[in-house]
Amino acid sequence: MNNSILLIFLVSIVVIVNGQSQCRFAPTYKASDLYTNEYVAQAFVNDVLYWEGFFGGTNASGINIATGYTYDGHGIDYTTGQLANPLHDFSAPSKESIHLGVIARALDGYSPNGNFDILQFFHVNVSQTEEEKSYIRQTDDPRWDNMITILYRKIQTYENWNRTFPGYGGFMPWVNVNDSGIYPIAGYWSSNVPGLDNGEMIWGIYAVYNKLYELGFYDDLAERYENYFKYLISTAKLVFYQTPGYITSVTTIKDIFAQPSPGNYQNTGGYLDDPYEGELLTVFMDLFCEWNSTAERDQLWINKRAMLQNVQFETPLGNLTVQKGWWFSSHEQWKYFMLPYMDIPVNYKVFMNGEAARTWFSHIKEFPGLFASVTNVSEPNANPNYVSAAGIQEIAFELILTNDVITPYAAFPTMLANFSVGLQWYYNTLIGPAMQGPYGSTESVSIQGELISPVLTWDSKITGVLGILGGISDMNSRYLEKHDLYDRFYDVIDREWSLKFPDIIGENIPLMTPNVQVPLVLHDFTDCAYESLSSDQSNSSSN
Ligand SMILES: *[C@@H]1O[C@H](CO)[C@@H](O)[C@H](O)[C@H]1NC(C)=O
Ligand SMILES: *[C@@H]1O[C@H](CO)[C@@H](O)[C@H](O)[C@H]1NC(C)=O
Ligand SMILES: *[C@@H]1O[C@H](CO)[C@@H](O)[C@H](O)[C@H]1NC(C)=O
Ligand SMILES: *[C@@H]1O[C@H](CO)[C@@H](O)[C@H](O)[C@H]1NC(C)=O
Ligand SMILES: *[C@@H]1O[C@H](CO)[C@@H](O)[C@H](O)[C@H]1NC(C)=O
Ligand SMILES: *[C@@H]1O[C@H](CO)[C@@H](O)[C@H](O)[C@H]1NC(C)=O
Ligand SMILES: *[C@@H]1O[C@H](CO)[C@@H](O)[C@H](O)[C@H]1NC(C)=O
Ligand SMILES: *[C@@H]1O[C@H](CO)[C@@H](O)[C@H](O)[C@H]1NC(C)=O
Ligand SMILES: CC(=O)N[C@H]1CO[C@H](CO)[C@@H](O)[C@@H]1O
Repeated sequence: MNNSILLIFLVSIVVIVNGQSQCRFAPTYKASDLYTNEYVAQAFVNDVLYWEGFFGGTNASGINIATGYTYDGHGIDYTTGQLANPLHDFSAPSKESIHLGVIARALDGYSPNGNFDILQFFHVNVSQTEEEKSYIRQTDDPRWDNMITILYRKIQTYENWNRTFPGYGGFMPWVNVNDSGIYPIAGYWSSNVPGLDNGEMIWGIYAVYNKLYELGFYDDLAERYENYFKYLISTAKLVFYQTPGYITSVTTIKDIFAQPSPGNYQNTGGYLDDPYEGELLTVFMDLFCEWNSTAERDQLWINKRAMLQNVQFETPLGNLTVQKGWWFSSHEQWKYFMLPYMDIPVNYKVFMNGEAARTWFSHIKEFPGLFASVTNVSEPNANPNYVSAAGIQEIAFELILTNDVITPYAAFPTMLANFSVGLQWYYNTLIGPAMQGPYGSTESVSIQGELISPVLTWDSKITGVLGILGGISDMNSRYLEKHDLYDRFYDVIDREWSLKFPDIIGENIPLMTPNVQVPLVLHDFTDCAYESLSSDQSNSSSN
């Protein structure tokens, strides 16, 4: 692509920017319009991107602007909705994976789910240093420049991390984030590194660097992300592999300041053998690391087979064959953001059935939303606990502790499966009391409408955004094909899922939409209360 084409491309994006809405925008839309009118859905999504952009782009909310690295999140005031202590001054590669995912989608300028103004997420201005001005190409869209500036700062932060703490082999644990960079959180993570989160981040890096090369005029930046990716390939087996065919879920590092070498790593945390988001690291290692034989490589998958299980979920229209969940929390479907699992028919059918089950479960039980691991609701001035065990008991390995708390992001896999149905669940959660504030959506709400979780996090907010944007699996699919790795991915997933799912029933059972709303018991935030608009502005459906 040459410069003038980029210019036209950016200008066309600027033209569709709409007038800014109020932060409590959900009530200005009707659920039925979102479903039937793509322009309404588009306006709604652009509002989501704009308001979530305050979280993703404002220093000391979702990002440390000096380093371009994410902060896990921030507390908010229960009454006003404004930021309130504490800042979660820490993060993990899982948050990076989501940030990189949204960036990749914005670089691409396209979403499989609709014609959205993706750059709205980057509307908060980043002020460039004089030095940055000298090497960062300026465009006529400040939002694009904001995003590119963040990308430069982020890769610098990764490189500094790798230089300062070489023992991690470029992988990252939970870290503290400040203006100088990232540092292992004192205690456990200052000598341990998790596999799962890094597997998530890797695919964000892959999409970003390949897209940058495709654009053609950020080759310096692309090369730095590519080098980082290649470095992770070179250390992955040292850090995470245990013969025969095991990937560790947490590795203990003897000396985090030493160069990577075999004696520096010890498996202490069991194996990453789940068929959920942990699989992202398995796929990465299978495709990119060096293996002596196909048998050695295939052993990675054989070791994971036990947890890939076929169960049935009952609906009034008949049974659905689904993959058994850990909790069946939406979080478990993270890999569908990143990789083209849905290209493989057997996996696609199982995934679609799973999302049908997710929607039927809430529909039948008259829950106003969907379920995922999330920060619990709390009384004002109390400290909410994190509830991992949220999901669907009937099709889960583990005990579910609550179906009292819903979160917007639980709709992300449903949005990946069927955008218009998923968006309605997302909307139905957002429309709950105090579920929108000056920094976008709130973490969670009780189904009784009495309590919220006064917190903002990447996990609960921006996974929803990436779901709305359709994830990045189509992009990574393209790049895997380009690198001749797609067929191996396809064949392995086809083989493993075919083995466990020889017969799939319920394929014709539709996904369901919400049939109840959260009671409006709690008041909206005082700084984000719904204001009725004059008729020509409201429910922005007529454009
Ligand atoms: C960003 O926020 C952090 C945390 O509050 C603060 O230490 C830092 O000085 C801020 N940086 C900028 C550039 O405002
Ligand atoms: C960001 O900068 C642009 C260009 O200077 C300006 O038009 C826009 O209003 C700024 N945005 C904000 C939120 O200040
Ligand atoms: C960031 O944290 C590190 C590690 O605690 C510390 O050495 C450094 O001085 C901090 N930087 C700033 C700007 O606070
Ligand atoms: C990471 O650090 C290692 C060892 O210090 C170095 O050899 C390598 O080039 C670095 N990689 C990147 C991508 O910065
Ligand atoms: C694969 O090759 C490496 C290096 O030659 C060797 O150390 C390792 O034992 C081999 N693995 C298997 C499973 O044969
Ligand atoms: C439907 O699924 C339930 C729950 O697994 C099971 O008990 C029942 O036998 C299944 N019914 C049919 C017709 O397969
Ligand atoms: C979530 O928080 C509420 C309100 O504090 C409490 O009643 C409930 O027991 C908590 N649920 C879980 C699963 O911890
Ligand atoms: C989404 O689900 C609805 C309801 O089952 C169905 O009518 C629609 O065709 C589906 N859309 C797609 C793209 O599959
Ligand atoms: C002016 C107008 O029609 N506003 C409607 C927009 O949608 C919400 C939610 O359905 C209604 O409550 C408003 O009355």
